[in-house]
Amino acid sequence: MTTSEEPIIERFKSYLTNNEDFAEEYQKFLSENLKPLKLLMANYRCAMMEIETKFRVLNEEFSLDHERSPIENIQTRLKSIGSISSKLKRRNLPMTIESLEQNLNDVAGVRIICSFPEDIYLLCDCLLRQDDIRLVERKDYIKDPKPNGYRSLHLIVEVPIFLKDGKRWMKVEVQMRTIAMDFWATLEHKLRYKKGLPEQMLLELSSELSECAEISASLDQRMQDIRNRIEQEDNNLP
Ligand code: 0O2
Repeated sequence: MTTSEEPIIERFKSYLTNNEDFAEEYQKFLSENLKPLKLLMANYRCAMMEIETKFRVLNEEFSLDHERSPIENIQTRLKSIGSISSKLKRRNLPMTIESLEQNLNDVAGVRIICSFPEDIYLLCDCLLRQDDIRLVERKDYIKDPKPNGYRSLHLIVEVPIFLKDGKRWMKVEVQMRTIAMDFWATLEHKLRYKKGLPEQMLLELSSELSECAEISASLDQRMQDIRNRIEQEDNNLP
C-alpha cells in the first residue's frame, strides 16, 4: 500500500464507533434530556422545512420565468439522536445539548439535486441574498473536489424560526449537487459503510470510483454546454 492510499483506509475506519461505554452514556443523555431534546429536534425540523420551502419557492419562480425547473429533487433529513450522540462521541465532545448545538452543524440537512451545475450556483446565490439567511460556512467541493472525487456545494446557513416565545436562529446544512454527483455520492456512501470488504478490494473500488467521478464531472460539463447552446439559439430566434 502506498502512503497516498493510507488515508482512504483511515477515513473508512473513522466512521466506526466501537466504544463499550457508548450505550450507557447515550442512555443517560437520552433519559436526562428527553424533553429538551424533543423540543430541540422539533426546532431543527421547522428550520429544515423553512429552507425546503425557500427552495421550492425559487424553483416555482424559475419555472414560470424560464419554462424550466432548476431543481430535480429535494431531500430532507433530520439526524437521529443516536447518530448525533455517536458523532459527538467520535469527536470526543461532551454529550450535552449545549455541545450538540455548538458543535454539530448537520442535525438538519437539506439536499438539493439539480440537473446542471450552473443551476446550483444560481440557486445558492438566490438563497444567500435572502435577508433572513445567515451564511455560517461554505465549502465548494465542486470547484475543489475531495481527493476521493466527491463533489457538492455545501452550505451551513442559519434561518430564523418563529416560536411562541420569540425568534430562534437554527443551523441547517444544505448540500447542492447534480444528479450525476448524487449518483456517485450514493454509491460511494454505500462502499464507505460496507463492512467486511477486503482492504485490497476497498482500495480498488475507491480508485475506480474516483475515476468515475472525473468521467461524471466531464459529462456534467458537456451537458451544461449543450444546454447553454440550446438556450443561446432560443435567445437568437426572432
Ligand atoms: P452522512 O452519513 O451522509 O450524514 P461535518 O460532519 O459536517 O461536521 P465535515 O467533514 O467538515 O464534517 O463535513 P463535510 O466535508 O462538509 O461533509 C459533510 C457531509 O457531506 C457528510 O456527512 C456526507 O453527507 C457528505 N460527504 C462529505 N464527504 C463525502 C464523501 O467523500 N462521500 C460521500 N458519499 N459523502 C460525503 P456525514 O455525516 O459524514 O455522513
